[in-house]
Amino acid sequence: MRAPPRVRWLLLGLVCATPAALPAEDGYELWLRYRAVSDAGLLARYRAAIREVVMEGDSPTLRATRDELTRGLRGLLARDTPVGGSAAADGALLVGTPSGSKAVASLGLPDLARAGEEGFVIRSMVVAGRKATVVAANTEVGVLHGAFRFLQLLQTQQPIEALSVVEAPRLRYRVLDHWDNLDRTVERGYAGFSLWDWHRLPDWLSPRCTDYARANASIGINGTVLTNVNADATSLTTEWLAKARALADVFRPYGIRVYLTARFSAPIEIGGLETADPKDPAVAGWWKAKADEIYRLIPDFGGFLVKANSEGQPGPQDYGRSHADGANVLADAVGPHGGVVMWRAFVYSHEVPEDRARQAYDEFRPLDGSFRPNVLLQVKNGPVDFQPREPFHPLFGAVPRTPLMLELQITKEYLGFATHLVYLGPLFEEVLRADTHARGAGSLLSKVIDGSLEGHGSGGMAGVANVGTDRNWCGSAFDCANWYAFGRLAWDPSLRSGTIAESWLRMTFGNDPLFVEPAKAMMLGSREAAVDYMTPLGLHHLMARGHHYGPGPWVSGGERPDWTSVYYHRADANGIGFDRTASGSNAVAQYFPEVAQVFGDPRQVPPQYLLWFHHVGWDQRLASGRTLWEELVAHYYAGVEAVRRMQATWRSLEGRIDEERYRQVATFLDIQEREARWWRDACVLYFQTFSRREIPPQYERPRHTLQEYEAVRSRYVPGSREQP
Ligand code: BDP
Repeated sequence: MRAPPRVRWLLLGLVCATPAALPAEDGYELWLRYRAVSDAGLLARYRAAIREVVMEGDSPTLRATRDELTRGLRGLLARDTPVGGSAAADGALLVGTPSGSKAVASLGLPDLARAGEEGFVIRSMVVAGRKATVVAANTEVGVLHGAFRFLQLLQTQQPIEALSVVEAPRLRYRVLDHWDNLDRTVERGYAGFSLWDWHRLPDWLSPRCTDYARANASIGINGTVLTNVNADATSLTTEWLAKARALADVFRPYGIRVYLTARFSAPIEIGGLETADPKDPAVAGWWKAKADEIYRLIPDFGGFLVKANSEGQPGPQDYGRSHADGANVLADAVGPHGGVVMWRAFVYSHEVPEDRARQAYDEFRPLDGSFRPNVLLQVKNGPVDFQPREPFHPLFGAVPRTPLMLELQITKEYLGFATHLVYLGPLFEEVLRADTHARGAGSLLSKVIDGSLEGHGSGGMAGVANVGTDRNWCGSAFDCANWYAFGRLAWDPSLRSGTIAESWLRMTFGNDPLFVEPAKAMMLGSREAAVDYMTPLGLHHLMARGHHYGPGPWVSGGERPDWTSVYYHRADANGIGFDRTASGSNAVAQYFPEVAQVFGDPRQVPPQYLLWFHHVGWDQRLASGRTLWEELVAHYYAGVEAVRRMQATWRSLEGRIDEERYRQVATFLDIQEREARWWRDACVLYFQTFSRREIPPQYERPRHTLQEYEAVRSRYVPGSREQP
């Protein structure tokens, strides 16, 4: 029944006046939402350009590709697109490899040479007199990657009539590290429990595992380390390998290899040997046999990730052997099968009196050249530990004969967990673009890890994963942007974080420019806001002890000094900051001279690293014209103000996206504002006990006393095994 015309106009008026309530979304679909293209003109153009998918052959990867294209096009074009075997009319999407598809082979695509093993070509062409779009690659996985990129063009409303895209990943290893325990808790995980349902594996495979693989493949991630670096040897038992194998079988069609962490003492704990000495032939034999067993089950097993002689983990030094001895015994075991060892350089000891920031370099630089070719050294972005901001790790560029993996933390252990909106794209970008000067100016860190600087062509990026069983995967909608940005940058480290943020927003929320532009600006400023309200001007490691939730600049004493805050900020009556110049720990000398000279000079050092390298007097005037104390306070207050602006921006976007996700972000921003104030007030009041200077009158007063902040006890904080 139709309403009479006047009523119809009235209804239409109502619809236009209030933004139509968009259907609730829980975030499960991530950036693979495939909603119908809303612009009618564009939809018509897309429909004309894509009338049929032409694909030959059948294999798990081709099936995954076909399913994704079918699903994606059904959503985006709001109609089914037939999948067939011939391009008889205009509008074919021709998909495949030259070896698997005669149609693709007949095109003789010269660009394919540049696509490598995992990349692809997307090209608008005339094929046998018909207009077509070709998605071609040398391998099936390359085809899958190309299909995802093609869908992304539609999702972000790009023109597709004259495409000429050739892509290949710049980094070889693009890996997520899961700090997942076998009991499904996740170390530093803020998004629920582990995705791996070990107890029900290998029988039950949650469909989530497939969706996890799809999401990773869509951004080109090609490896996943299933287990925590604080490893449990149980994961290498025959029983658990069967479980890992089941996961590997799910991930394989998506071009994702499985890796496991290896507990160095596994030969004792599960092998019944008396030692794990890497020079002992029985130990070497045990690792070889273990690797053989793994490869029988998982023929494309990626290899081992190892944390050794760090934070209480066993390692080769327990037997007087070097890290190279340790890495090599494992490398020899997996090498014949094509596997690698990712050996972590996150090594420091409280028994060593040296500045913790210099220990990894001191330990590993002399070992350059003594690792097997299939060992990669995995180095955190900065020399301490995933802080809101660190200068780049001096090992980058300093071990030219050793391929390096850059380890980044996607889970935000030190950046407000999953509740604070902190887009890590700018942090990742800052690291990748750091100039090591290893071979003169322009020796960017990204060129170290893609292997081009030293010409060995090997290296990669590992991201400590932030996914879990939360329905939205990462604990909040915006945390998924960090997973996405990690993958995109591992594929192409020259991408800009703004470009990535924009693609992600369009795919995750929609293409409305009145939403995308403000939300993007909010994302891009968010990391600096967090640095400001947590650890400005090069401060670091000021968080609460153990669980790391909230501020704890006063943390001192306890088990080890290098786990306290006072060790790092060194505040006293004169000033604040860690002197890492020649008059202090001289860690600055670990950088190449051009860098060391800048960082080592308090007048030249970029202000964001000032207190990382220098102990500066409270009344010292900085380039801004303010004293250090005034500058420090200004940053802490600016951080809170920035969060308040984020809140205002977000409020202005109400109604432009679905209510469910809007609300959660709004609520989390309220929490973030409260916690930013907590950080600011606790830190400013605490540092004031040394500076004995006033908080300038223009600023709002802290709401509580320092004693009250110090008395805060957070219980059952997620991501930490420590209980109250
Ligand atoms: C620290 C985390 C700890 C990890 C360690 C690591 O607090 O849980 O085990 O890094 O990377 O930041 O090994």
